[in-house]
Amino acid sequence: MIAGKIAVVTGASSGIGAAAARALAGAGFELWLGARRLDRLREVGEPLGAHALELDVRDAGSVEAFASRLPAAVHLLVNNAGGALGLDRVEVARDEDWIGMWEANVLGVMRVTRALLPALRASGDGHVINLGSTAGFETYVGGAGYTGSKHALKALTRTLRQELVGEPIRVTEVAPGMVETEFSLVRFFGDEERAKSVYRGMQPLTAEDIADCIAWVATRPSHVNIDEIVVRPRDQATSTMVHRREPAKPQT
Ligand code: 8X3
Repeated sequence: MIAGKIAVVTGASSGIGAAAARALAGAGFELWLGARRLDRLREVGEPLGAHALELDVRDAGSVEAFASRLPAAVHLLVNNAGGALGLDRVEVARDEDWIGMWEANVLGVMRVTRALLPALRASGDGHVINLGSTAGFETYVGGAGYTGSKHALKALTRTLRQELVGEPIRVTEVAPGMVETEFSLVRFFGDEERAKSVYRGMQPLTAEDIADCIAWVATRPSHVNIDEIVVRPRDQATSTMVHRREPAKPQT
């Protein structure tokens, strides 16, 4: 059981972020949560005794304001905020979708990490866990905006690991495959039918499955750096090779 250690989780109002908050609270961390939807964030945070602060990682000013309200020493940063927008082929890609994904998944992680590094350093035992994806090392039709951003996040994470080696700060990427959260609903702009069809006939991971990995990574002894974890449903071998007991509707 961890005691007296402080964890910050971004995008903690739902899905993997909220589940990670619950798992880390269970492990004994004191929590500071950030998300755009403050009402939902408070609902997640209240039973955990967590601090809930508004945070939009796509906005540099919001990141600065968030960081300025955190304690001077932070032991764990979980960069979870991010997601996918659309599944369009490159020939019809929409600038606003790509900008949204890259702002959240890449620039957002950079901004929050940059802002919190002094506090992570001040803890004397810091840890950055970035939520990557199997999309960080695979590609699929229509996925370039998202897979590109997660490839970039992998590069950022590996670079950070090199830049911090020798300091008491660990760096980890947790890379999930198919997890049923609001991920697909957001990707398909609220189209529930399309979002559901992503998981039709197969058993996806849950947010709790990933939170379990995050809590495990975060509770290894300080000298143990889990560099990367790839976790997929048993039914999924690659981004496109998925065993279904009933066929999915076409995604494009
Ligand atoms: C989510 C995995 O396959 O939808 O990060 O890109 S996938």
